[in-house]
Amino acid sequence: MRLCDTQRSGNAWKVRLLAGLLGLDLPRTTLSIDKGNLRDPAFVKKHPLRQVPILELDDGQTVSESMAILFYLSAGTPFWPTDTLTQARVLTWLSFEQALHMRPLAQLRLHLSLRRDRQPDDLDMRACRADAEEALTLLDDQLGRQGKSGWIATADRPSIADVALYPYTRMAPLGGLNLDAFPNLAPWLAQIERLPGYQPLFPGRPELNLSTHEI
Ligand SMILES: N[C@@H](CCC(=O)N[C@@H](CS)C(=O)NCC(=O)O)C(=O)O
Repeated sequence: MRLCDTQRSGNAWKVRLLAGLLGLDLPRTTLSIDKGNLRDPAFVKKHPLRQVPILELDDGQTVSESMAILFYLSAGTPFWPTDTLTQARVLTWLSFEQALHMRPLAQLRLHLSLRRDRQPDDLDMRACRADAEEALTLLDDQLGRQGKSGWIATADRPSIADVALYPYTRMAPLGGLNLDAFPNLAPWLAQIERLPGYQPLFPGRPELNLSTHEI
């Protein structure tokens, strides 16, 4: 298996994080959005969604979309629970991540820190900020309900819901959001970072989790 990613993709970070937590060696093919690799005709022909992450299987088949890849890699491991109700709860939070959480947080980071092509007061950025704050509030409330040292969807161990929600929450300050306003987020982020096999955004460089540059 091989992961097709870019250096700063939060969606690909989810996959590398899970691979690390599972102790799975997952070689990477790292492309660059800035250099136009994802618009290259050969890439588009193979991957019509034009997005990373993509998991390439040994027989040439591929799995797209971070949630699908997390499911594929976690099936049969402790990160994908076995009982149906808990599986449903994990899916609830994966859906939350895709529908309400990832997009506003990713847009704020992209436009205010990576591309720097918008101002925080621009109408679209203000709308993203309101959506992002709402998503972080919902996440914070859920962690409050789960109790101290709790996980998002499961009682006593992390699941792929925690993996999916980690990267864009961790990088939220790049979108101008102050995580101190959400008391349950910092302990949960720290709890993930203490897990054996934790992977930062840039391998071996946790101090660069909020870096805005490719290295
Ligand atoms: N829903 C997708 C979103 C994937 C996505 O947005 N990928 C970004 C990088 S984080 C991308 O490939 N963007 C292509 C571009 O900006 O041209 C997932 O969860 O995997």
